[in-house]
Amino acid sequence: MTKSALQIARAAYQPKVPKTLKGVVALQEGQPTQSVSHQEAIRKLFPNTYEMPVIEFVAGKERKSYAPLNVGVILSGGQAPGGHNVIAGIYDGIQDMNPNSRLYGFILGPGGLLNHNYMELTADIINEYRNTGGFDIIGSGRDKLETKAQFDKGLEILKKLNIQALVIIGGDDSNTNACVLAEYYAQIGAGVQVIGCPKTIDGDLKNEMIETSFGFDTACKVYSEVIGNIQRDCNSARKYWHFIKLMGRSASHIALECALQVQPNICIISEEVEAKNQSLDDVIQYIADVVARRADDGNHFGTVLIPEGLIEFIPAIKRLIAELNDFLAEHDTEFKMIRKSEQRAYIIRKLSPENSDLYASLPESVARQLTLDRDPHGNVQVSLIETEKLLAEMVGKRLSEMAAEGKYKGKFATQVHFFGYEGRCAAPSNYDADYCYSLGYTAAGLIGEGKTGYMSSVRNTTAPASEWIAGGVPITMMMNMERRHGEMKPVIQKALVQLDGGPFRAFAARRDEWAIHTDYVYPGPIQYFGPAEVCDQPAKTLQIEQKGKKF
Ligand code: FBP
Repeated sequence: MTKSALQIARAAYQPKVPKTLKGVVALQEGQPTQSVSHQEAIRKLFPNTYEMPVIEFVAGKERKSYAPLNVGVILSGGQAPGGHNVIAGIYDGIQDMNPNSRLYGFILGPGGLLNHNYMELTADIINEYRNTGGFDIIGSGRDKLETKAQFDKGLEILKKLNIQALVIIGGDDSNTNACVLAEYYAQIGAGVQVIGCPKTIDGDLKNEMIETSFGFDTACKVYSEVIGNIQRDCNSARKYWHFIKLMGRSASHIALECALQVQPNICIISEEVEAKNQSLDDVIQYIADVVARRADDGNHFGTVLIPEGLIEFIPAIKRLIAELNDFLAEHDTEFKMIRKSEQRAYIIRKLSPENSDLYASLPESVARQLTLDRDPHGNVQVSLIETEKLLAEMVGKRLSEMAAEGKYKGKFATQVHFFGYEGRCAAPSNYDADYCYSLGYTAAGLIGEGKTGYMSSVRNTTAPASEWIAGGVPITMMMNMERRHGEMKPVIQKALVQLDGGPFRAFAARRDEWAIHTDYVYPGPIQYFGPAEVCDQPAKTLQIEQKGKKF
């Protein structure tokens, strides 16, 4: 396989780790924990994994000896930079405990466990993937692990390979399922521990104990680099408005982080749109007003950042999607038999009057995208909805109306972009390379200590890596009960952008200035080698959130 010069140089990079993971390690347990809410309901559902303490690894005195450990690993859901380093960390961790330990990877996500599709990950394979982006070492998938039959099927192969512990690297849904699996295996005395690792570029798996999900840092840096390049281009040609949609299925963390990094003219935050009960029209008017205001100063160019999940946060569209979800679930076969050219009219006839009117007002392409197949978790696949085009088109129309009323004078030409897949498999930044390796190594430590139902956690990550705090957080601690498919279910609470939180407030304080002036920042490409202030800076969101925290 031909390798780039960077790949070769990067293979030799030694991730920085907390000093407590380097030497002899001991375990320090905190107080029993409670779930974030619905304590009684969660306690009942997780009798074996509730109330466990938070764990911290500290410097120990005596080196323990460990029997060989056989461990399985699964990559679940969307790719995120650093996954390979989590696996390398697990491998090195179990090897350091006992060189006869073995690591097995299940192929293409949770489906690999169910189909008994696996490979052993040996040193030569692991070494090929250190510090690289992607999940291609074993592949990833979005199969859900949630039924007893699936758990039992998985147990067959775990037993056959004599695997004592399974590490599930995933987002909030996958870690929720990891916790249910941990509880089930504990309940039946299966002898298999389950440990989770926080992954998702979306950045929405975080809380008091989990500072960030891995991949967010790198993905945002990649997007910010290209947005910065676009900003320089648009400030040079001065003739286009760029509408840029950014990944993030639900929460707007990515858009917010990129806004803090590049200072665009406009960034829409879905959580704010929802909180202010704004309509699509309100969002369009806001953008059109900024365009008109800049045109008054002779500036017929600018940038608009749009979070991928926006459409689902506009309250009226949210109601439309909810009715569409129910309708399509019930009439799926009938709907699929209708000719494509007639599907729109069919839906318009079937929906309630309010939703039908809204649906009819949407451009043809967006209306179609709202009826496409849902993902395995029942979500609309927002990455397929061209919100950037929708907004660019609708703002154009509004500006024509404003021009007719004498409220706008200018030229409005647009370019649209969607940045998502470009950032998910980038070579991990130093932050993600270090964080992921530490998460993996910590997961191995939790396994060595016989723990189950924990998420590997590494905290204090805005300090130098040597001062990071490694340990484990009971997954039940992050749970609450939510209605899913008509039933109350225990799930990890998704972290949305907090409108009273530091990162949003920092953005809100500056956005009016950025709208009118051209205050662009050009972050440039991720740097892997060089001074720490260029190479090791964590995401701005994280820096703001962690400022002043005591550990
Ligand atoms: P995860 O939460 O599984 O990490 O995936 C996040 C994400 O990258 C979203 O930002 C995006 O909407 C989605 O995956 C796209 O999914 P797919 O890769 O299946 O197209």
